[in-house]
Amino acid sequence: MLYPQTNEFRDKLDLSGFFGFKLDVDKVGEKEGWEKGVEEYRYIAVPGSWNEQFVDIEDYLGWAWYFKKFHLLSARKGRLIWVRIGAASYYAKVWINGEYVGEHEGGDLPFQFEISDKVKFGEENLLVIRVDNELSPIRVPPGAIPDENKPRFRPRYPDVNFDFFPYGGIHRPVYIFSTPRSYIRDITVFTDIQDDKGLVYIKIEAEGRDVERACVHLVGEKAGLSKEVKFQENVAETKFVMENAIFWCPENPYLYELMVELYSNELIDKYSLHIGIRTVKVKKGKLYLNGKPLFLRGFGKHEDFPIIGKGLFLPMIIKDYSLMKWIGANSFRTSHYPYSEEMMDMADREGFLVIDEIPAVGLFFGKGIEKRLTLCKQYLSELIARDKNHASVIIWNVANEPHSVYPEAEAFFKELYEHAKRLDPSRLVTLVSMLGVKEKCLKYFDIICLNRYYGWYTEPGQLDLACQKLEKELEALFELYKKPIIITEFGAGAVAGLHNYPPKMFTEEYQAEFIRRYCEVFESKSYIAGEHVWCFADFKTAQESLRVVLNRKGVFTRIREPKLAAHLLKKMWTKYPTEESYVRMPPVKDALKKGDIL
Ligand code: GCB
Repeated sequence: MLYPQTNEFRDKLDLSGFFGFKLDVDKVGEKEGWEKGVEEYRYIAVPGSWNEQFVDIEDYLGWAWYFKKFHLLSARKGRLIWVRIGAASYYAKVWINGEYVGEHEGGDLPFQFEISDKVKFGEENLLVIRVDNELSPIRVPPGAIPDENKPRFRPRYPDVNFDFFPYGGIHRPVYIFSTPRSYIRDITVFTDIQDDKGLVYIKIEAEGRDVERACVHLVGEKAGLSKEVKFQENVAETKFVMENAIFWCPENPYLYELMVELYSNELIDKYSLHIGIRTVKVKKGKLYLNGKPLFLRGFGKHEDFPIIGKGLFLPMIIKDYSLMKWIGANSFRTSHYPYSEEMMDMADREGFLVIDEIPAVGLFFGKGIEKRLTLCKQYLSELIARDKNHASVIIWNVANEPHSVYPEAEAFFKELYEHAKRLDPSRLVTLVSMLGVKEKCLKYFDIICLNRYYGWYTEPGQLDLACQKLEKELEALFELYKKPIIITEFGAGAVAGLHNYPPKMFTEEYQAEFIRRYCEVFESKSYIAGEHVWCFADFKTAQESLRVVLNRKGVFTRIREPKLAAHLLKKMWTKYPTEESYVRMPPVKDALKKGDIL
């Protein structure tokens, strides 16, 4: 799915700003014709979550309506007009000028509808979106799980089966955009490497009657290649061989520009992408980027900030990459849902490796399983369609910590793995597990991802015992599968400003010591391919007895102030020569004195 672009053939109108907003607690809006507009409403900012903008609806998770007027120039007549919503949590239904145009399930992926015959040119138009953020066991991620299926007793308010706040609202930009009637619908790029050559495979899909051929240009700083390809049934495929190619990697995130020009008799459309040439592979228990061993250092994160909630906040994207560079990270996971397209673009530019995750968190097996599988497949298709051309994305993740002890889990995850591989054979596919050696489904996946909290949820305060258990489990897991293991979560809560020596749970010292001890174990195992600390920053959760408003496992506070652990990580992760730093690091104990935190 292509992001709306502007050039001489395409334009877009960003509707971000204030929208009219009205709650529909009793679900009467459609019966009362709210799709034609309402007289009474309040204002809300888009993008942004409603829960953080209003004091009276912080925990409201029901239906709400959004209203926005916009103008279209008469000059747009004859072109295709589209509405595109970057993300609306959780379900959205859309009308233009009172006419229904479509609906979409899933709160973290973009959707668009063609509205050419519903808009008025040279006049005012009304866009209406009904957003429904109700929790339900048959939604993904699921909420309000029926008691008999609850994996453990952990009541939360709101009643979610995951550990972050279920924000409602339109969280990413809303665009009205236009394309020619015959246009480039999609571009898919795969890259490979042969010695010093970069191989770039390109598929172009077009729409419209008079599509004939495309001119494709691959342009770098020192080299450029061009080709003409003919369409057959609106699909054209080609391959470039770039001699002495510059390969994309964290130390040199070099991007080529790929320009596609669509022709009938004459030039009718254009689209350009930035692509990186790189490979990611697993061989004999190790992970490789461009044929070199790869070790991931970084975090699990969240899209969460005071006031804007889960809404797109561009300065935070810049700030987070800046802090991740400062600390010496080279990667992150989009826990526990796809992040914004803007965040993904910046990962390509800044050289961060990404484990890209669908919103399949808190999955359980039992009633409603077919619907949840259908949704997971839909999300995987939509995520891969959206992010397939990002050099930064190296792994697709099909779920976080499913409660997959039930026999039907095996077929469920086998199907998801095969679905992802069918859509994208070039990347690795994983499942982030909490069950470890007890997980039945890891055998299907290319690489193993494990979340561990010995010394926190179990063995509280006992880091020696925690590390012994960790080491024992890692050995057993590798013995079982002989696949590289990334630790996708490990961490301890720390209330910023709370100190104690010797380290005690919830102090900054304990969090730092916990991370240091875990990393020491990882660095001594050659099959460990990465360490992602949970979490980058403190984040808001549902209310429950285990959380003090926020989950405090961030090494930065919610407003991005470093805790002691951030300084420790910087010390550990920036010790190594930059060009070599994505190659496996020397053991942490060589870089650090024991007990030396700052
Ligand atoms: C986990 C989950 C994550 C939680 C974390 C915690 O295993 O994947 O969503 O926030 O533990 O802090 O409990």
